Amino acid sequence: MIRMFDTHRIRAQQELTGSLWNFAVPGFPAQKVLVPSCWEMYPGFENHRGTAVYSTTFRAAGTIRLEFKGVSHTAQIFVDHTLVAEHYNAFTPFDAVVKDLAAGEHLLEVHVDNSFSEASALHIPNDYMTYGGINRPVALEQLQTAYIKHIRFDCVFKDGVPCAHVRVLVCNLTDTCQELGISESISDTLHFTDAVTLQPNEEREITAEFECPEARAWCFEDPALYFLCAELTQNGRPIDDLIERVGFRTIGMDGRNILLNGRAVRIKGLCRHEEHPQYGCAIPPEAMACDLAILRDLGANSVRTSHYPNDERFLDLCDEYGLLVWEESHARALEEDQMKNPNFDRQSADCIREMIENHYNHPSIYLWGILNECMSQSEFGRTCYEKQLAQIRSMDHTRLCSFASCMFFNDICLDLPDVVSYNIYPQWYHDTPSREYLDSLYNWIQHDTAGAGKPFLISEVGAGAIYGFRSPAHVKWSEEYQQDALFDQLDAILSKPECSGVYIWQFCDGRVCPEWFAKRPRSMNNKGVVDEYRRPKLCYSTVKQLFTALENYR
Ligand code: ADA
Repeated sequence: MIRMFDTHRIRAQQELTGSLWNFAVPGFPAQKVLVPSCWEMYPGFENHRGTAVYSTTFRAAGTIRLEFKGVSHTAQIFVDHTLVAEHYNAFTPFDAVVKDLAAGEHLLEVHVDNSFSEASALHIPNDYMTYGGINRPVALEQLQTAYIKHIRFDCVFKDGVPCAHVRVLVCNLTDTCQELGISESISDTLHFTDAVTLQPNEEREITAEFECPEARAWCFEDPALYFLCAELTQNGRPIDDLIERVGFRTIGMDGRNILLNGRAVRIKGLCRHEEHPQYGCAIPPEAMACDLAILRDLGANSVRTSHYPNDERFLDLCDEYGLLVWEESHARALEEDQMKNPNFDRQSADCIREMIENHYNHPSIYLWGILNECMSQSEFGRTCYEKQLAQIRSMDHTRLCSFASCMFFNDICLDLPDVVSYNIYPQWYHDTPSREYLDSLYNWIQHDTAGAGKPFLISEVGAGAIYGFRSPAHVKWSEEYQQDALFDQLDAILSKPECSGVYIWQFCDGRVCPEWFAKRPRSMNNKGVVDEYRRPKLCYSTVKQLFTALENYR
């Protein structure tokens, strides 16, 4: 399954899964694996950090498009031994359009590398696992003379009437002029038609705006979704289409408040890694849906995709469940020398661009995050934050932007984001009482920084516990200690009217890179509210009690 709904009725699309791929690693016997998957889940490859070659065959003719939703972490794509695409970063999609294929069977090879080196500025030994493999779906599409490359949907309310502002990018795939028809409909109601003539190999964005008076606003209680379909015809014959699923809602801020459809929301969220003991980061949608059901059961209304763009099927499910998403570009706790890696700027910019280009239409995403706990206390680091937030704002002015800082008393970038966000761990990494620590942080921000007066989020708070370790003495790493700490932390945060909300660190226990954090018990980050098998710890009932006692709105 590529998305949680069909994105085409006219364009022929198939997922290249279901049959086993050849999987070859130098020095290992040849294997066959299913895609998507992580190679660490296959016997003998549990600790493989290096390269592998996947191969399969497909039948096609003419012009095709191959889309890779996620390959970890560096990929080279070959069709019939010709290089057609290269990509860095496990967490963003990429594609290749291949023309002039002879009718018949073709060889697809995917060279994958998950090793750590200077060539990789963002995938580094870290407090989460960088897996290896084709971790997300692969799609094969048949194209004709022209195709729809993307749709960008924005919702605008005019005198209270919901309107759709739609940008459709159409591409001429031939060396000759093409006369095309374009039509746009929402939930099978035709709203726009036009004729367009494209010059050879021309790409053009067609803009349309139309009222949708019957549309209901997307919100927590009623996450109404609508299918937006763009269709291309040639000589009256349908030749291509693209279907997006959209929601009519607005995001904004007013002083300290984050607004959904003009109403001040209280964020009750958890941070979630794409982590599973049986699937690694290649989590099937069935398991994603269970995670979201747990989030809903906890009374959460938001999830933070710490620390990278997520699988689009998870975002589709967030759209359906009515959860707000803080989606984050890929970075965690990079030091200055790491941010000075010669590949850092380009790899960061690519990740931000691909994240926004591919996830733009999800109503659940309300905020784009960057550079979690990176160098926001140095002048050099500031230049990186400035550059990345400027890039986000140039691509999307309809959402908020932020970064999760841990530089208490030293952050020099709080003038830059829309929302000031902090990761804090009172009663875990230090013994300061939560309410005292939160008040001193908030007062410092208001009195000594340019973050004063902005919405203020706690983007991480939590404590560790080993599932099943119980202690009447409530010692650290016991479930009792974690339950006590989370109660104090959440009670302090949720009872502070100046605070717009919180993200608990973290949803479930997850693997960390063995190369990185030897002092992580089990070589895992054990701060989950549930363990890696989604078994609730004692703190589950505490989180549920505190979250469900509060409204979604302030
Ligand atoms: C940081 C970081 C998280 C995680 C957390 C922890 O806040 O952003 O990724 O490492 O610390 O568990 O200490």
